[in-house]
Amino acid sequence: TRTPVNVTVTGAAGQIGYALLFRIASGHLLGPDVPVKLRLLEIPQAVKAAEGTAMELDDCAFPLLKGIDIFDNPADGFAGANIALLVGARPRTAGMERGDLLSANGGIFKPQGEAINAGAADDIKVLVVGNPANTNALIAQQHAPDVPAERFTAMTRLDHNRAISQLAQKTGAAVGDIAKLTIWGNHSATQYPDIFHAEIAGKNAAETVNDEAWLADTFIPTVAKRGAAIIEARGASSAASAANAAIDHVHTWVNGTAAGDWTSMGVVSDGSYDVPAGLISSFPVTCKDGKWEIVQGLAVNEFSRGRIDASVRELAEERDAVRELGLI
Ligand code: NAX
Repeated sequence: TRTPVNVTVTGAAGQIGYALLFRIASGHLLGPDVPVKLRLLEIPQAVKAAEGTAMELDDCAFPLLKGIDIFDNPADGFAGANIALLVGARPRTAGMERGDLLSANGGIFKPQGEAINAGAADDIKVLVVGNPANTNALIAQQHAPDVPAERFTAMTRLDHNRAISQLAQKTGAAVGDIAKLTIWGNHSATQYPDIFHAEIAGKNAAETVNDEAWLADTFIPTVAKRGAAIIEARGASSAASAANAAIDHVHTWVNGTAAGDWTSMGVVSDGSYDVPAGLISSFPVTCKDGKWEIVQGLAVNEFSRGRIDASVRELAEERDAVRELGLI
C-alpha cells in the first residue's frame, strides 16, 4: 500500500477551504488510489472552526483519508508536506493601499516560505491561491532558497476555466472540445485570456469566433472581472469554483496535461515571451511526470503583445513594491 501524501492547506477554516478539503479527502486532488493526510494551518482564532471542519471530514469516512492534524503555526503546519495549498491570505479591505495589502501578506507568506524551506518534504509542490497570488507566491519562493523555484506556483486555473466556459457559451461548443487556451500574466484585472492559439474541436478558436470586438469588449473583461461579478451576485467571493480550480491545478501538475493540450499556471519565468526572469507570471504550460514546462515558440501578435506586457508590467511593479518594503 502507498504511503499517504501529506497535504497542507492554509486558511482551512475559510470558505475556499471548506469547499476544498472534502475533495482532497475524497481523492480528487491526487487520484482515486492515493491516500492523503491533511495538515490544516489556521490562525489561532480560527482553529476551533477548523476543528469543526475536521469533525465533518471524519463524518464522511473517506477511505483515502489517513489523518487530519490542525496547527496554528507554519513550522508544524508545513513539516513533511508534499503538497501545500496556500489559501489563507489577508484580503483587501476598504481604504487599504496596495502597500498595506502587500505588507500584510508579506507577514503571512514570508514565514510560510521559511517554514517550507525548513521542514517540507524534498518533493514539496506549492500552489498559492491567496491574493495577490502571484506576488504572494514570489514572496514565499524568495524565502525558500533551498527549494527549487519551479516548485512555487500561483493559481490562474480559475481564470483558465472561466475563459473556457465563456468561449464554449459563445460558440456553442462543448467545454471538452476546447484546448490550448492561455491565461497570461497576473491573476488580477490585467490578466490576458488568449484564444489566438486555442482550438475548438481542432479548429482555431479566434478564426472560428472571428469577432475582435467581442474579444476585446466582452470576452476579456468578462473573464477578468468574473470574480467581482460573482461577489455581486452571490454576496460572497468565488469559493467552490476556486477550490475546483486548485484541485485541477495540482491534479494536472502531478498527473500531466492531455496530449494536444496545455494549461495555465503562474510559474517562475525563465525569460520566455519577454517576461522578465524571476517573476511569477501565468504562461501556457504542459505538465509531465510532476514537472511543468512553458510551451515554447508560440507566435504573439500585436493584440496579445500589448496585453501580456501590461499585465507583466503590473507584476514587475508588485515585485518592486515588495522589494522596497523589504519583503523579498
Ligand atoms: P476566507 O476569508 O473565507 O478564508 C481565509 C482563511 O484564511 C480564514 O479562515 C483565515 O483565518 C485564514 N488565514 C488568514 N491568515 C492566515 C495565516 N497566516 N495562516 C493560515 N490561515 C490564515 O477567504 P476565501 O474566500 O477562502 O479566500 C481565500 C483567498 O483566496 C483570498 O485571498 C482570495 O482573494 C483568494 N482567491 C484567489 C483566487 C485565485 O484565482 N487565485 C480566486 C478565489 C479567491 O478570491
